[in-house]
This record gives sequence, structure tokens and C-alpha cells, in this order.
Amino acid sequence: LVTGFERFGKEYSNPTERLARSFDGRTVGGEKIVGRVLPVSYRKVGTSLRLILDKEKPDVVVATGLAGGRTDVSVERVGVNAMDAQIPDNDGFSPHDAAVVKGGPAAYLSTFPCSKIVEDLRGKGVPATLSYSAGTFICNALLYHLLHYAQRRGIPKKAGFLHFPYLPTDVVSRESPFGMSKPSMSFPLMEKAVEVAVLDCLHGSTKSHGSRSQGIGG
Ligand code: PCA
Repeated sequence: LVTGFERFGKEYSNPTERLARSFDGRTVGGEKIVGRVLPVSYRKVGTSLRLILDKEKPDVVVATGLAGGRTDVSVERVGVNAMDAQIPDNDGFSPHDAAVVKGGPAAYLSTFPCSKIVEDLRGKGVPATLSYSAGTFICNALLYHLLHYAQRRGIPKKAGFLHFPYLPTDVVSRESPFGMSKPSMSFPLMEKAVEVAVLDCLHGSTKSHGSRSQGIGG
């Protein structure tokens, strides 16, 4: 499963909506991909995700979202049990000091191979870094819901989140106060990133751990 998000706030577009649509129905590493677009809503995102997971029962979930201003693909390592909105979500809701799941653990670690994904993305010419915060907006809430579900149901086996920079077309008219454009990434590079992440998840689940731990880098 590859998920993206609809447009939100003052953003011109959300490249991850396009990513989810573009991957829907594709085959990657011999596996069929389902692509779904999720609502930018604290109240709806968990339910929407659960409906998809119950129906599709995916082995792997690569969730994606826009993090305008970030310089490269952020491979998110952790989802925290906190909702603190800096802007209202698409329902006009701005929670503060709230839990994603009441009584849930403070945080979950992503179960996809974060470091390997970063290494492989760079190896394939896609700028990427490991990130230890997906923020406290909807993307983090989604990651938390996803890992919470996986922890309880055992599905998906591998799950994580990629945050993407703006598209080049969305920054050319978005000058910063210093006259510099915001960082951006082309859509084909974003597609490459999702593909690499999916492949790394699939390889990890089909090959023995022994062969993985002997991989280059580490
Ligand atoms: N980015 C936002 C929400 C939806 C999206 O694409 C976030 O980082 O939380």
C-alpha cells in the first residue's frame, strides 16, 4: 500500500496525492501496489486508514506526505502519540496537547528498514536523510495509527513514512523573505524514492535477516 495526502492549508498542491494515484495498480518487485489518498483530518485519518488496511491487508505500507521546506526525502523513524496543530486541518480542527490514541504508548518506531532506505536512496541519486520527527500534524498521526494497528494486528509487517519537499512548480512563485526559493524535488525523483522504499521492504521480508545484516554500509 502506498498512501498520499490531499491538499491542505495554503499549499498549492500535494505531490503525495499524485504519488498515491500514480502507484495505484502498478507492480513493483512483482507485487501489486494499491495507492490511496487520505484526508488531512485528525478525526478521519485513523478510520480511513483502518478501513483500507482491513480490506487490503497489505504486507508493506509506504505512507507519504508533504513537508514543504524540507530539503530532501525524510525517512521517518518514529511516530509519537501527540497532536499539536500549528495550522488547522482540512476540517478546521486544531488540537493541542492531545494524544493520537488515548492511553497508547508514547511512540512507535517505524518497522520498515529506515537506514537501508536512506542508504539506497542516496545510492540511486535521491537526496535523503533519516528523520526523528514527523512533526505533530496529520502525517505523524497517520504514522502513529499505522504502527499502532501493525503492532496489534501483525499487518503490515513493514510500515513507515516518507516526507517529501515541494515540487519545483510549487516553489517558483513562492519566494522566501531572503529572495531564495524553497527547496524542491522533481516528481520522477519522488516516484523513484517510493519505488526504492517499497523494494527495500519487500527484499527485507523475503530474504533472510542474515543476508541483510551482511549488506554494505550499515
Ligand atoms: N503533510 C502534512 C499533512 C498532510 C501532508 O501531506 C504533515 O506533514 O503532517
